[in-house]
Amino acid sequence: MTRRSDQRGVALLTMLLIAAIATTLIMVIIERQARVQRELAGQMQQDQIAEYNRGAVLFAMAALRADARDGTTVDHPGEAWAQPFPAYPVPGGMIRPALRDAQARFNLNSLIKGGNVNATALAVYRRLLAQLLLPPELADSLVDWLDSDREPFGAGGAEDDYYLGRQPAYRSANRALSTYGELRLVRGYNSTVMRTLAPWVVVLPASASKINVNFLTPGLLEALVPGLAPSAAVELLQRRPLDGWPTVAAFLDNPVFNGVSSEIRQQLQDMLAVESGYFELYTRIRFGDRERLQWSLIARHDNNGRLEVIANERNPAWVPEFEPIPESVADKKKEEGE
Ligand SMILES: [Ca+2]
Ligand SMILES: [Ca+2]
Repeated sequence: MTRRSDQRGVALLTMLLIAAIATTLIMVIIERQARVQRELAGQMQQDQIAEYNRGAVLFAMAALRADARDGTTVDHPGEAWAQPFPAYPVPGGMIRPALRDAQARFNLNSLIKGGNVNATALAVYRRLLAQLLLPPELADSLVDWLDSDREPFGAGGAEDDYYLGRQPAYRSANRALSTYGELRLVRGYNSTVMRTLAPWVVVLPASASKINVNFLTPGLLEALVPGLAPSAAVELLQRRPLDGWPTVAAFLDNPVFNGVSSEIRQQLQDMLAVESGYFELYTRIRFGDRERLQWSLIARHDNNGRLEVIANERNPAWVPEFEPIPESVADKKKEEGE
């Protein structure tokens, strides 16, 4: 009797053990399947987000193409492409693009022109750094990062000798920046500097050294014109004509510039423009429970108006103010006043 109950006990234990192993196995299989499904869903979401971003780019390009077709060469904030775009629903989510002029900030790559230091641009950058209470040496180290030689420039310069002594060691790029993020590698550009500087500068090809006066902010105008009082800069930009200044000469005709030397006036004439060749597209993409911000840089070639995306980034260092995506379709209708 005892023996039989012992046997029964062992059999029960074995069965329990088998059941436990089977359960574990099933759990593992279910977990693995769930993971595969999550990965697939994640991948599909990625693909979908990329697809929606491509859609926003096409939308922006259509707006820029229409702008080029209207025959005027002046680009200003009153034009159709520069107006806020509505948020629009897409399968599984909603997107909102915002198209901005990219030539109203200081192009960091303009510090080097034709292989040499661009003295005018350097002076503007130094004034901008001073305005932002950032160390002046940041201009020197950036010149060295961009210039092709290996001679340190100025007091804060840094070439291979400096970077090879870092942990881990690397070399100076000795060519134009390709992204704003690359600046992190340059001597002195820590995260505080990067955050402070981001709203004021842009990374465009070195040839795009002109600044569109019709999108200019008072802060950059101050950096462009030595001795210009902040209040005078604000006042001048408040008087921007509705259709923008038609020419750089019309802009410089303003009495504010009366006291400016002919040398500075000539420099401004060379540095300013009333049209833009580069545009930034910021797109908020809500898909499922995620929200993404995509950035694309679009070039418009002057000779034929051809448009080209020359850079893309997810979560750029700086995002201009623009409307959020409404929480739901109902909110969207409210926004539209339905
Ligand atoms: Ca160099
Ligand atoms: Ca150098």
